[in-house]
Amino acid sequence: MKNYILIGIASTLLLAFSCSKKRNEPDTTNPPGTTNPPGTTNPPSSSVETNPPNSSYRPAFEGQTRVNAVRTTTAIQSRVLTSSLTAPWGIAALPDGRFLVTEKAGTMWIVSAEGQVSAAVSGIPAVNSAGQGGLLGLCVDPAFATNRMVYWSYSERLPEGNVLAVAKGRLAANDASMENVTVIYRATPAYAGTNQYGSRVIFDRNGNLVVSSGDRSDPGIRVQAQSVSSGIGKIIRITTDGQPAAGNPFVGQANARPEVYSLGHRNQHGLAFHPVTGNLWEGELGPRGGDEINLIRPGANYGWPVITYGIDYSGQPIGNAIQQQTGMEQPVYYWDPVVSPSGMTFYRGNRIPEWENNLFVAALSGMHIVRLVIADNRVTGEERLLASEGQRFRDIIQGNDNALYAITDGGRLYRIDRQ
Ligand SMILES: [Ca+2]
Repeated sequence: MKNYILIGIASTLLLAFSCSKKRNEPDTTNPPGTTNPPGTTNPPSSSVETNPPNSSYRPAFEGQTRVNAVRTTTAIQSRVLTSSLTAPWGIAALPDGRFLVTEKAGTMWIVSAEGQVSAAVSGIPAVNSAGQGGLLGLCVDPAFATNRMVYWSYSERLPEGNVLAVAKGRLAANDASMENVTVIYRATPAYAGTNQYGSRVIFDRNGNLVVSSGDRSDPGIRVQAQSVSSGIGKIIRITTDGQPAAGNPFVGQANARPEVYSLGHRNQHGLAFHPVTGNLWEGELGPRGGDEINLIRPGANYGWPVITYGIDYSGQPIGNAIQQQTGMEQPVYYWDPVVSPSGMTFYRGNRIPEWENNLFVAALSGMHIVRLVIADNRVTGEERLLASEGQRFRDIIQGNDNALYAITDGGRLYRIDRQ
């Protein structure tokens, strides 16, 4: 029981800081009319972002970036349940209140609701944790209480290179091991590089798995994000046996992979279904200045690496330095400079009514939790939570007790709830 924080106070300070600093920025950082809804009198300086963008690229529509700040009015308390994890990557809630947590290096743990970390779960296949690889996203079966099935993604070393793989297994009755482990999917082709695999795994409402497969970073391979005959840079939708899910958009199309659900993605760490609309939302880490939140439609092309609001980390433009193209989807929201959006979840709890159906995003380089207010599939407000913690937030979920739970690269598990 440590590290109680009053988010409201932190947010007030952040907001005050934001308002005071923004006045000194050049006009080009926030063109008039691009950030404020019609009819509002708030100046653009009310965005939570106070730093200049990396480029002079203009958003495609009002509210696509730097929306007005919002502030949680409910008194919030966050608590560190444990600090003894090592680079945790994914967290999933078990029906009994405990959690399954993956660590990048390849270990899966059970953590109690009070933060006690068990012995490692044995039987997890070896991962190649070089670079950005490792034991990555995970989810438990909606019927876990009866079938004890777990699904996870990881970087697997094959003779021909590294590949993003999805495996499943049954958590033994004594919690000590994963039984009958089977690799159900590989996002081929394999590639020697070890960066930008994605990857989260979640269930859709029809009992299929939705998997994010990253672009693998290097210019020679990332172009495959535009090809429906490659597993690179895609959102994949498969059955729990790894077969293409019924109704996928490219089923029956020549030279297309039937498991592909959407294309043109970079490094997607965030997947979540909106609790009311049922729409699939996705977050992906962009290049310098191009982090995105997308609303995923089956068969749609999300543009990478053809269109982007970011530039390369070298400072060079990406491709032809264009941000819009016919036939390619615009992000619902983007960040420049980046916050590095990782795991994300919609809040659907009843504990904090003002958070209902808001999107919460774990930010790595941003070192905070993003709260996005969403209305009619647009972002209408942004808040930064837990910024004073100085943590790289890696994943966030809602627990069965309706609190939010977040893990950080520094090894912490937070519980976030009303006071
Ligand atoms: Ca995009």
